Order: sequence, then C-alpha cells, then structure tokens
Amino acid sequence: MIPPVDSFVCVLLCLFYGVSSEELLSLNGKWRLLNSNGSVSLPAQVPGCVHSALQQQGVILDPYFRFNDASYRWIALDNWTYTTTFTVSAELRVTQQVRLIFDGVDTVASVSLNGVVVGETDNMFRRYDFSVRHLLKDGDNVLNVALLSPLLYATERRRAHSSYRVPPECPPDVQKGECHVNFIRKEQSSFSWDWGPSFPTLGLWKGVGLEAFDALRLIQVSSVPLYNLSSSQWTVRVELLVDAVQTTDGRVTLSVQELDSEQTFPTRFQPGKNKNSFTLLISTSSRVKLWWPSGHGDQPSYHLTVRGFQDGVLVLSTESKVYFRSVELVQEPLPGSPGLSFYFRINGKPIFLKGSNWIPAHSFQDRVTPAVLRNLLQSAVDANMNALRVWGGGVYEQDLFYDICDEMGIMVWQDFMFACAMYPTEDDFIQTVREEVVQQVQRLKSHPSVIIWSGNNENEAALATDWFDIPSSQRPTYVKDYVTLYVNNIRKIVQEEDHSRPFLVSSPTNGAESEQEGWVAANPYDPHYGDTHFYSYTLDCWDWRTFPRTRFASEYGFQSWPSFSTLQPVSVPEDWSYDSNFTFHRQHHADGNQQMLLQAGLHFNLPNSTDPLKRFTDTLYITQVMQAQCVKAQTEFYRRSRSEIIEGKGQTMGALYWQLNDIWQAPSWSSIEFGGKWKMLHYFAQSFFAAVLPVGFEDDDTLLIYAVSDLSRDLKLRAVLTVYSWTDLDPVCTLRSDLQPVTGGSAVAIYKQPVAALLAGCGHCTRLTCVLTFRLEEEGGSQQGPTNHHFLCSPREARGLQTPNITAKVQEDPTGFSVTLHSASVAPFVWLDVGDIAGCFSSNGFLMVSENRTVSFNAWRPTSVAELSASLTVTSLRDVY
Ligand code: BMA
Repeated sequence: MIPPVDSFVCVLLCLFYGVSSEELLSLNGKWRLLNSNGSVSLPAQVPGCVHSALQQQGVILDPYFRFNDASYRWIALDNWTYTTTFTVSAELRVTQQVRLIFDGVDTVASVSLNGVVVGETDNMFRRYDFSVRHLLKDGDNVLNVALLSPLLYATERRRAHSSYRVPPECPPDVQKGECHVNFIRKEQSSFSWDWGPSFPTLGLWKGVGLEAFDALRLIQVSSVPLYNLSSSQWTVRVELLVDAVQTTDGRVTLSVQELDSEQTFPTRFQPGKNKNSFTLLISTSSRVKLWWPSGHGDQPSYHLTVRGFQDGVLVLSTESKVYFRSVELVQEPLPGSPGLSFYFRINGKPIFLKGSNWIPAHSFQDRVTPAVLRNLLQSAVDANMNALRVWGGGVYEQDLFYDICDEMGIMVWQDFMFACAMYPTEDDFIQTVREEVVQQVQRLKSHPSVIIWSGNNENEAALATDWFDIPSSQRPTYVKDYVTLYVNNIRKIVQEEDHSRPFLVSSPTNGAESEQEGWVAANPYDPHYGDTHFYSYTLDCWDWRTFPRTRFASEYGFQSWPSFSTLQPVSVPEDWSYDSNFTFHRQHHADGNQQMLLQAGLHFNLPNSTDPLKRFTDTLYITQVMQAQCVKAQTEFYRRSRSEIIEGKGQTMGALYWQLNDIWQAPSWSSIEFGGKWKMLHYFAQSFFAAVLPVGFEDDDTLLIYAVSDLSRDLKLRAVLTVYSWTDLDPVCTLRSDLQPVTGGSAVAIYKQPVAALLAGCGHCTRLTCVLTFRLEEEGGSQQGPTNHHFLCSPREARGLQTPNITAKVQEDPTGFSVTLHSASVAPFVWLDVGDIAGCFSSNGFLMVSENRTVSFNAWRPTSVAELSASLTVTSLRDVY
C-alpha cells in the first residue's frame, strides 16, 4: 500500500551497514488530466477519478444532482490521460531494482514512463507493478497513464466475442445504464444497478509510487491462525510475498510476544516475486484469547512481528495484528429434514448471523473516507448486527473496512466481484481474474472478520432458472464456462491460498448439494440446502407463510424512499411529488414506486393531504413504515425458525437483509440513507436483531409468542402481554405466561392462545379496537430484550385510532440531547426527524402507548437545542391521512 502523502517522501525502511536499502517515493497528489482531444485539461488528485476531478475543478456540477447522471454520460465515453512529472534522487537511481507500483487502476490503461510504454492494465481489482529503473533519468521524469473509455472497451470486447452471447447484454432500460459490464473487470454496479446510477468511473483509484530496493521488497504479509482440534494447538501460518533482486539466503524470525512464542526459520528468497511460508507454533495455546463476533465476546488481537535477516543484517521488518478464531460452515444431515444444515460455527459455537448486505458506499470510491466507513459500520453494530455480506457487484473493500470489521466483531461474507451475469472465459480474462483472486485472497485472509469466500452473486441461480433465455441446446456451454471460472479457477486458487475458511461457489446456492449436481443445482433456492435470496413485492409481507423457511436467508428486502432532507440537496421544488420526473428517474427497479404503495396500501391508509409537499413527505414516510414493518416480519420469522424443523424445513441460522447502505439519494432496499441517516428500518433492526427478542405471530387465529435468545447462558422467561385500546393510553389488560426455560442459542414458544379467547378475557376488545404489546421477563421481573407489538388488524382498519397531536420538547443535559414527547392517544410509527442534523435517536418509529416518552439524540456533529427544536418534526400514522 502506498502511503497517502502528497509530496516526495523517501522512507529508509532498513539500511544497516549500507548493505540493504529500500526507498519509497509516493507519486500521489496533484497530476494533470486530459481528455482525448485535449479540450479538457485540468489538475486531478491521485488517488481519485475523472468525475471527481471534473467536479473539483468546476467543470461539472454535483453528479448526483437531479438528472446529472444522464447529462454526464459523455465522461465515460471519452478516453482520459493522467500525467505527472517527478524527479528522483541519485541514490534511488543506483538501487538494484525500481518498481512503479499502482495499488489500483480503474481500469483499462496503458502506462508509459518518459515516452516508453511500461505496461498495461485491465482490471480494477489488481495491484500492478512495472520495472522502471532503466527508464529513470536525471531531472524530470514524465509518467503517463492513458485510460480507455470503459464503455468503448466493454463494447469492443463484446464485439470480439462473437461465437455466442454472454448475457445480459445490457441492463433493463429502467436502470438508465450502460451495456456489457461483464466484459470488464470493474465494479459491476458502476454501469448502473437497480439501486444505483451509471457512473462508469475512470482513474487511479488507489495509490501510486516508486519502490526502489537493493535486496528485497515486501509486497504482502499475511497471517492465518489455524487450530488443531486433536492437539488443542494454535499455529499461525505466515506468508511473505517478496520481490527479491537475487537469490537470498537468510533467516526469518516470527514472534507473538504476548504469547511467548518465537521461532526462527532458515529461508531462501528466489529472485523475482515469490512467496515463502512459515508456521509459528503458539507455545501457550491455552492462554489464547479468541476473537468473537459482536454479541458473543470480545475481539482481542495480538502483535505478530516478522523480521528477515541476511548475513545477520535486518533486511525486512514488519508488524501486524493477529486474531485467533476458527470458522466452519456446517452442512450435514438434519434429523427430520431432507437436505443439509447450513450454519456457521465460530470457535466451535453455532452462531446465528444477523445483518445485511453491503454495497459500494459511493459511485466515486475516493469519497469513501474513513469517517464514512466508520459511521456505517458503527451503525451496523449499533443495530445489533454481527455480519455483513460484501456483495459481488461492488468492490473488494479497502483495508480499513476489514480492519474496522475485525475491531467491531462484524463477520464478513466476502463475495468475489461477479454479479447477476454470465462471464466470458477467454484466456486473458481468466488470467486477469486469477491474478485478481490471488491478490485479494492474500490481502484479506489475515482478517478474522472474513469468515467465508463466495464466488459470485446469483450467477448459479441465473443459469439454473434461466434469467437470460439461453436455448437449452446452448446451456452446456454456459455451464462449462461457469465451472471453468468459479470452480476450476477461483475455487482452486482460494483453496490453495487459504485453508482457514470455507468457500461457496455462489449465493444463493445449495452448497454441497449444488456441487453434487455439477455446481449448478436444479433449484439453487431450495430451502432445504444452503442459502436463499427471496423477494416478493406483491404478496402480503405481514403473512409469514409467504416466506421460505430457509436454512439461511442471505438476501430479502423491500424498497423505501429516503427522507426529504436526503433528497432535497439533489432536487428542486418541481421534483417533490411522487409522480415527478425526478421521482421516476431515481427509481431503477421496474414498477418500484408502485410496488411500495401497493404493499403499503395493504395495511395502511395512503397519504392524501391536499398540500402537495406534505403529501410527498408523508409518502416518503409511509414507504419507510412499510419497509420497516415488512423486513421486521420476515426477520422475526427467520429468527424464530432457528430451532425448529417444520414440514422438513427450518433451522434457519442467518438473516442478512438486502441492503445496509446506499450509493446515492434514491429509493432502494437500504436501511441507511446515503449520508448515513437511519431509515425507520434501521431503528427496527436494532430491536429485531436484539440478542434476546420476543416474536409474536398468529397461526390460524392463535397467537404465539416465541422467546429467541442468542445468549450463551440459559434463561427462564415469561411473556408479559399488555393489550391497549386504540382510544386509550391506559392498558385494557395485562397477561402473563408461566416461566419457561430458554436455552442459550434457541427459539422457544412460550405463549400460545387463540386470539378470540385472549380478547374475550380482556375487557371489550376486538381485533379492530385493540393492539397488543409484549415483552419477556425473568423471574424477578427484569425485562430481557425490547418490547414488541402485534397488530390484531391492519392499522388502516383500526377503530378509534386518533390524531395524537404529539408535542415535543428538546432538552440538553450533560449526557446529551433528549426529546420528550407528549401524546394525547395511542400512536403507531411515531417518527422523529431532525432533517440534515446528523445523528441518531435512541429509539424511533415506535408505537407510543404512554402519555410521555423521552428519547435521546446522539448528535454526530455539534448542534444545539435551538437548532434541533427548529428542525424537529414528529409524524405518526394518523398524521398522513
Ligand atoms: C439481488 C441482489 C442485487 C439487487 C437486489 C435487489 O438480486 O443481489 O443484485 O440489487 O437483489 O433487487
């Protein structure tokens, strides 16, 4: 990794007795950028991209504003050249070897130094280096990177592949995107997606520099702890990828001092790039503190020191973190169920994965700052998530992403970057993918957070269920290509490079069963095997019977609109209605805007204000209510299914909804808006992912309450139900079940009663006039987990639901800001919004069943009572119709 420094740096990593030296010259900073006919010439920051440079220099406006994605299509149709001039010291020029290193080039480029082409690039996900010592000179050296239009390149590659189609040729029109992205090794969603714009970037998206050395240079160090069950012994497999000038004999010392472990190995570095591996025995394995997923323990790390000596002289020295944890993906027969289990065991303990799917946080990766990453990942953990899937249509994330996941205990399901398409298998394509996979696995395998590699997103399903109308006579060709790419190449490389975690070929997949069926199962969505993706926008999401009782739900979700404060900066007043061109333009999923209203309309009255702006903002609100409630229903179904097999299906051990974050300001499945603001769904996730959770649902007019526990310890719990009339803040009645044992890591039914009997025993309630809240209590009365609620009818049919006239008062005390609400009546989906004041509430979108309720506001930037009060709006369901 090239350090992000602007000016010339010369770091003497190790220079002992004048024997060995290594210098690093960063070429990051201000370059010049030129389009193909020279009409646009401007300074450009490296790392960066053309779009960012054009915006920074005022050549274009904010690409995210209104329809600018369409207006700026020309940028990716042009070719662009980055140029920089630099000088090198005399010392650098006399070193044995000088490499020009690109940590990331986006994407197709020819690199030349002082007028001589030194190499070419064709893959955004690779690091490239070129030998340049012979080209360096005194005075100015000129480095050029000539980038080809990714659109023209992809089209050209498509044209050259004439023997058969590699579908899809183009995205659906509604995505307003570009064609043939599967022909270029680049972020697949950069040509548009069903939640994202088309910004096919070009640029030097990671660092550039020169590395000069006399003996060797360390390219990558990785460490993978392995546990031997029979000997209860930890070892750490350390790999050093080095670039050596000549055959070098020496010694390597590895040590983890905190564990009194140190070993020295004789070694030989061959000339060129090669990998040397060593296994360090941890002498005090019993003292090792394990890395645990969030919610299951801490994330302790140790320091691994690596030192290389040649003739007693230190020639390399590096330190990295090492974390100890084991992971298994368990696929084995289950009693009472056809098929196989599918769950993760971390450090021997079965863990239910709770979380969502991660997409690129911006179209322009140079805007994904450490603060953006930290904020999003903190929000994931704050919502009680313990896992994220880095989805295969984006990018392998930056190192910091995985560092933070390590620190926070977020398990990462890491896809390789292939999504929703068939891919070519020409030699040069396979070769560049092979190098990409080797590099990414070596880069990421030291991270305990990464618990699984997965070959692609939905490509097994696309083939199996024929998304692309492939004639059956041609199917074998596509299956062959599929197996060539993901099995014979990617899987093989991963298994050679990393013995410490499982590999799945696709998601969704039937896993071991797909393998039995020749890697493409007849139905990769089979709930008896592997993971599933499930979407239905037309079926009633309140009906849990519509959800697949899967072993592992790795994708499911519903769209919603972001809030007004997120849309406002990229729109103008004429855009602010649900049928405006803007609202239409931003929706990239066919019929998406209609689907949201249809789903919301099943249970809620739709906004009908005569004030157009209020009607628009109320509509944004109702889509968020719908989404939050739908994903809640589905997630609670998966969580309560962890211990059951019903009709041969169940033992669900994962719920990762689609999707955590957004790439721009648009309707999508995300629970966090572009910019970091939590949607109602994210607040709901905080509850439905709680370690202990009461889940209520009806089966044939019988109400059941399950206690779900992810804790390690056993509990004894009872359900406490409180019934409220919509008209009254005083409860109608309270019911308590008997105490029941709830084993750690299980879901148990602890309450069961026909709704009619429940209501008959509770005042004058009917399904239409009352609503139910419930919670879990331990023997002494202490509450475990959040309070949940169950609607006995659709809120649109609720009788007696009144406009609550909620008033709010913002206050500040030494612990921060709080908002105290006062309500005249029961109010569902009470939503506090402080516009663009970044931060989050302790609770939001809740059912208010008390006259007063105080929530705190955690401000992410300085603010004041006055500013918060002026921005605060409070909306509840009855306010929108
Ligand atoms: C799945 C994902 C994404 C997509 C999402 C919503 O197909 O893998 O490709 O954005 O559903 O449609």
